[in-house]
Amino acid sequence: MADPIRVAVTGAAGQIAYSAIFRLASGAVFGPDQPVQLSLLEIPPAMKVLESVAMELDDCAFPTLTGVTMTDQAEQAFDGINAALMIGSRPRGPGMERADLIRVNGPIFVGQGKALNRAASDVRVVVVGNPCNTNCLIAMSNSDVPKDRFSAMMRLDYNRAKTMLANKAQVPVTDVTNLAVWGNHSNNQYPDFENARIQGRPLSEMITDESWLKDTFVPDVQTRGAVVIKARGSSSAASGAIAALDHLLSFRQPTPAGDWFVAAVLSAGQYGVDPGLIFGYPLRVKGEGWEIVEGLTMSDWGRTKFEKVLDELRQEREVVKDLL
Ligand code: NAX
Repeated sequence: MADPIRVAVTGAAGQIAYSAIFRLASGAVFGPDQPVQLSLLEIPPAMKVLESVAMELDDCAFPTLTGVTMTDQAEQAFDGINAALMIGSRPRGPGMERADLIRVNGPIFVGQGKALNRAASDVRVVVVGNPCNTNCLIAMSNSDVPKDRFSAMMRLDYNRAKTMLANKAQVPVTDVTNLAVWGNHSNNQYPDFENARIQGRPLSEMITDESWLKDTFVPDVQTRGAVVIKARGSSSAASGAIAALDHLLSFRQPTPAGDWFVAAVLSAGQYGVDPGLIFGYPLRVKGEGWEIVEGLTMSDWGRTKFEKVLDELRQEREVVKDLL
């Protein structure tokens, strides 16, 4: 058996974690021959619920699960870990603006960013807790972990967009490729149908209804989270967990030839984004690291969407500048 991979999950008593943890433990993510140790972080009031998660893990008798630790101390949770799923944060309450949420959750990522210095040298950090791009920026700015190890999750947006396009074209989701989602995990994200391909051909050959693409597809992807909340009474959980695990795996596996995956990473100025922002880009794995796919083009309409979400991220950075 290989050495165990040590995965920290924050917000481990929450609903996304409840869907993610059992998949991690079962071997569904890293395979049946890869032992996994889980390090579960919560805040003190949630520790009792977290104990019940550990009990259920015991009750599954997973052959791949070789250890579980539970703690409310980030330094302990991140000690020696190879991957961190940073899900823990407070949800947006009634009447709370996005800026309020940023100010409430931002400080969590200052302390946890510092605690990540205890991680193993190969650690990869995935920030899921919202506002995830800016929380990722805060954690990265407060940590000595190399900046290319940090990313924020746009994968749920990507998965949602992929299914909507596949349904419209009446093809399997696997036929939709080269789909970028630019910018921020927010209502201003830009799911880019212009560069997407279906069955290897430009999407515009398969979906000719441009008004559907601009006036239905884009806003439906942007607001899908709110639609799920309305139907379910709480925010997306299983799909969020699956997206987080897809995201984690995409950084560990070769990217399929000719395609890319989507995550928010540190910009070095690609596509005119301010260097230093955590921006959603199309990526490919390259060696042990990754690279941003460059050279994609956008119409003026697409560029307007792109500039809007870029501006939103600039404003978010301004709100938390004292935490960076
Ligand atoms: P829950 O409220 O069910 O769980 C959050 C958990 O985090 C709670 O158990 C809470 O005790 C814990 N927590 C709070 N502060 C903490 C801290 N300082 N350290 C450790 N744990 C802490 O929310 P859930 O539905 O699991 O969602 C978690 C986060 O994911 C939210 O911020 C949510 O907005 C975000 N999402 C992000 C998505 C994305 O695409 N990036 C999509 C799904 C989801 O909406």
